[in-house]
This record gives sequence, structure tokens and C-alpha cells, in this order.
Amino acid sequence: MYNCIQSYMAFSSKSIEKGDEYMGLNLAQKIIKAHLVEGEMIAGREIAIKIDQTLTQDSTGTMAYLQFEAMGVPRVKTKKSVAYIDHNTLQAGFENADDHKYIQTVASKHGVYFSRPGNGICHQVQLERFGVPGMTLLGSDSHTPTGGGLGMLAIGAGGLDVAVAMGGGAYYLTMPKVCKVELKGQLKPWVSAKDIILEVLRVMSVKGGVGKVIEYAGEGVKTLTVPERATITNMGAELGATTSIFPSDEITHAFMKAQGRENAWVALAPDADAIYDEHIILDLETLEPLAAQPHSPDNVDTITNIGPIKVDQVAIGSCTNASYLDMMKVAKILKGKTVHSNVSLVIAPGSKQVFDMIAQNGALADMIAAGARILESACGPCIGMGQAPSTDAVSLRTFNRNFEGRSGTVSAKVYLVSPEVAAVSAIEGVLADPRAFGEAPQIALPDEFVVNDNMVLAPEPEGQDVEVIRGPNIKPFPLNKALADMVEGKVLIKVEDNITTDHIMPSNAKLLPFRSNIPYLAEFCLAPCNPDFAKRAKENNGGFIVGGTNYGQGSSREHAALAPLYLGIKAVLAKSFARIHKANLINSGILPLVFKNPADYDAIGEFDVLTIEDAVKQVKSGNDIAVKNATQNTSYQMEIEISPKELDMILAGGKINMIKNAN
Ligand code: MIC
Ligand code: SF4
Repeated sequence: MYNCIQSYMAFSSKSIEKGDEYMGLNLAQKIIKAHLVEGEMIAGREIAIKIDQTLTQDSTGTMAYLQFEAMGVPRVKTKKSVAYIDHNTLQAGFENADDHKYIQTVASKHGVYFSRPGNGICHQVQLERFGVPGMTLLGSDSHTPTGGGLGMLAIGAGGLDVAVAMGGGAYYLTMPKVCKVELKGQLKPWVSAKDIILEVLRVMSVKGGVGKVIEYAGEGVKTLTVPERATITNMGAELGATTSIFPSDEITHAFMKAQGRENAWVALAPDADAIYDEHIILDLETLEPLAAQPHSPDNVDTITNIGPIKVDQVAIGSCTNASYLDMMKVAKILKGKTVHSNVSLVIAPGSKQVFDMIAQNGALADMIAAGARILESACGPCIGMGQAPSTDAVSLRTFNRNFEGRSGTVSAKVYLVSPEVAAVSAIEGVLADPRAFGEAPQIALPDEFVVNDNMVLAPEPEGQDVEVIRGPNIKPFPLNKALADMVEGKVLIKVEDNITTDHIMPSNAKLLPFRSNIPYLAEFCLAPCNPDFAKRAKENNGGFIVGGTNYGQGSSREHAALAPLYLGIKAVLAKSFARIHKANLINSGILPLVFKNPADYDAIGEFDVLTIEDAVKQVKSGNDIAVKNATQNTSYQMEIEISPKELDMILAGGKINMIKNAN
């Protein structure tokens, strides 16, 4: 069987036992130590770190800035905060443009840089223009770990956590374990960085990274440029990891120098005797072109094993694979060829810088001549903002997620591939092994990137006079009440394992414009699982959700907690939770309860009436929580894994209430 992971060693979590006097720090621990403001660096314990930089994007940003305004802090207190417009750029109505105006004005007022629509995808631009090795970055988008390609500790979070960080508050997280992925050797021609992360996903699965930082090391690291490293750290989000990180070395230096930011570079490496909780060795020489098959990023196999299936659409872009390097490879492959007659090829360069450079050097002309449909530099089809494939279509995408329906077409089958596989397949009309295509394109990074930050607006130095413009689409966000003693209601829905935030709060061209309108969005909550969910919730005055393992994987969108809150959801009972979604539930004052006995999940039924008596006392006790099933006359032992800080949030009915109570 194909397997290029040489060994997989899992050690017990003994790496750090004392808070301070230890030797042998890995890179993640070094950055955490330099930013630690609370807690002990013991895996599994709650810590708080200082955040240097934040980023928001528009589909999570409106909510984040509304929450920031509610906190009453006049000016952000970070070293740099940037607001991007990159998701909601398909302006089919007034809503998106209104949201852009709101974000532009609120950013200017409060000291946030504004990256205008057209300037590119947040993670790509942050890497190019703002990222600094060794700094912490908190972003209201799950792919914020892209910055790990530059040696940042870059973490995705809900908008409220980012708002708090902008206001100077620390970010609370569980001290992660650190998994070393040692890269050996060098990639063969036509095999690319995307195949590295697909292989890691194949081995670790979409929940294999939960509670961990994935730290890359070994001689193979030196063979990868910063954009290639960023492809790998970007898609580490699909492992469920807290973040992923590469060292900052001479290759990082060369990238930053070429960006005209040499002065911000610092060298960063783990100590020679660094200790890790897990160790994986990956031999790059044996890696082959891979694809993640429908409908999960860890459903990975080789292109040869999958075979030459007919392809209807190829989409190249996204924060994973739309760098200058990626675009140049694609252009070289397409040069002088024609896109297959059965294929629609769309290409979205990752940033204005990339777009500018391929326009100036003629690569864009090669793409256009081959028949590619060029899109603006934004998320676009990756988040279902246009280019939905045809019924039952096979769509090859260089993106990071292939969850069912995310493309905008429920019956479409999305495969995640490298830019090389995508471009060759667009010409051949079938999923093609690029190794049969001839010589692989060799592209070097330029000594100098085209630097033109004219699409980034600095905030007004004296922001107090800026008028914040709010369109009619911007509605107040829902607030919870303090936890009641008696929590009761019906099980409104029971769902399977690996339910994504795209299931809980679907995002597509029709719904994304309503990201600042929770009452409207709530109508579609969990609709892919059951279109009647919202109706049921309203008819029953709220109730409970029952989920399987890894409930809430995927996006950082807090709408996946705010819409259930609006519908009166009091608790989610699941086998396990994804990291960011669990934090978003707690921030909203919704109880995330874990089945102690997985058989209880099997027994529980939709419409069963559940009660949690003495809820406040039970939650405070730190012991298991008894949930009574009045319909079946049984009771379940549930765990609630929360820190003391999170306990305060749950008791207060969410983070905002907790902050208000403290003032
Ligand atoms: C995504 O890729 O799913 C998104 C859209 O970028 C989300 C953010 C959102 O839902 O707005 C993410 O990854 O966090
Ligand atoms: Fe945008 Fe897609 Fe990246 Fe999310 S994953 S930030 S939608 S490009």
C-alpha cells in the first residue's frame, strides 16, 4: 500500500512538567513563552497569550467589529490590526457593499488598517505584507495559521475573541501538545507542497490535530519556499490543529527581503534538544501527486489509484494555492494549450501583488489565451461565491475544503489537488497524473516582488470624528442570558460525526450577504441536515442539538453559534467538539457537553425531552453533569471540559455578558 510516512511515534504528554526552568523548547513553545501572560505551559492547561497582530475578513468581520464597538474601546491596542474584504465580493445586492462601507469606516475610526476589495485574500496578503516571524497573530478565519509559513504563531478564532484581542485583551487557549513533522529529502518533479499536507491529512485525519501545534522540521524544510510552507500551514486547519509552524531561516529571510521587509525578519528555530509530544517522519522523495476525494479533506489517495475520472470544472486559487509560484506554474503548463472542451477552468490569483506580477510578465496572457476564466483576487468559488459547478459535476480545486455542498452544488463531487494536477487535468479533461505531461515547470521566487500597497488604507490618526456608516442589513447580534438553574427542552436534531460549520451555518452566494443579520441567517441553521430545524426550534422555544465526534469542524464563523443562540439552543450534546466551534459556543453561553458513554449517543432520540436540574450548581461543581431524559426515563453523564474563565462565561451567558459584569 502507498505510504510515505516512515514512522509515527506518539509519546505521552511529558514534554513540559514545570512552568519555567526547563530546557529544550520547540519553536511553538518559544513563541508562547515570549507571549505568555497567564497560566503554566503544561499541555492541556489553560494559558493566555498576548496578541501582536489581528486580522479580520468581511464575512466574520462585521460581527467582530460590532462586538468591538460594544466593548467601548476607542482604539485598537495591537501592534497591527488589518481588516480585509475578500469573501463577500459578489455584490448581487446592496448588502455586501454596505458591509464593506461599515468595515472601512469602523476600521478607520478605531485604528485598523483596511485592505480594500481587490487587494486579495487575507491570508495571502498578510503573509506578503504584514506577517512577522515570532509574532502572534489572531484572525477571525480558520486559515489564519497560513502565517505559520513565515514562523508566526498564527491562530484562527471566533470574531469575539479577535475583538477582545484588538482591545488589548489576552487570548485564552489550551496549551497545545506539539507534534514534530520531520521532512526528509526533496519533492520529486510534479509533486508539490499541497501533496505534503494532503499526506499529513491522510495519516492524521481531520481530527488528528485537535489540541496540537504541528511543527515542521528536518532537512526537507530547506527545500520549501515561504509560499510552499504557507500552503502546508494553511491546510493544517483541516487537521483541526491549533496552528502549524515552520522555522524562520534564510529562506524566510529571502522572501521578506524580496517583499522589501528584510528589517522585520528574525531567525527562529527550536532548541537543539527540543522535546516534542509526537514525532512523524515524512520522506518527501516517496511522495506522489495526491487528491482529497469527496467529501472530506482527509479522504486522500494517489491520483493513479483514483484514476482518470472525467472532469467538468477546475478551479485554481484560494488562500491555499494562489501564490505567485502557484500561478506561474499554472501559466507555464497552460502556455500554448487549450482548456479541454468539457472543462470550465477558473483562476483567481491570491493577491493584487500576484495579479500585478503575472500581468506584467505575460503569464496572465498565457492563461487567458488557453481559455481560463479569470476571477478577481478573492475567495470566490472556495466559499461558494459564484462558479457553482453543474449537477453531479466533478470539480478539481486547489482549495482546502471539499465539504458536501460547499461549492454551491449539493450533488457536485469536489477533489482537492495541487495547482499542477489542476492545470494538467484542465487540459486533459480528466483527473491526470502530471508526471506523464512532460517536464515539470521550474519556477524560482523573484528577487523582488512588485510592492505597491496602494490598496491598503491606514486608519485616521484621530479616529473619533470618523462617521461609521451602517446599512440597513446590519442587525444587532443576539445576547444570551445568565445560565438558568433549570435547563430543559427537546432534542431538536440529532446529527452524525464530523458535522461542519458549513452544515450548521451554510455559506453560499445567497447567504453570505447576511453575515451581519443573524435573524435572517438563523432560518437556514442546520438546513443541510434538516430543512425544518429552524422551524422546530421556534415552535419549541429552543432546545438541544445532539452531535457526533468533531462537531463543528471547519470555519471560525461564530454565526454557527450565534444562529443557534438566536433559536434558543441551550446546549449541544456531542461525542467531541472541534476547537474553534467549542470556543464560539462558550463565548455565546451555550453549553458544550460531551457524552461520557458513547452508547448514550445511540440511545438518545430526536424530540426526547431533556432536563438539566440545578444546572448552575452542577456546572460549577466541575463534576460530570447529569442530563435527564424524561421521554426515555433515563439519564446521561455528560462532561463539560471548560477552564475557570470559560466557566464564568457560561454562568454569565456568554463572553460579552461576562465582560459587562466585570465592569
Ligand atoms: C471558510 O473557509 O470556511 C471561511 C469562509 O473562510 C471561514 C470563515 C467564515 O465562515 O467566514 C473560515 O475558514 O473560518
Ligand atoms: Fe477564503 Fe477559502 Fe481561504 Fe476561507 S478557505 S479564507 S473562503 S480562500
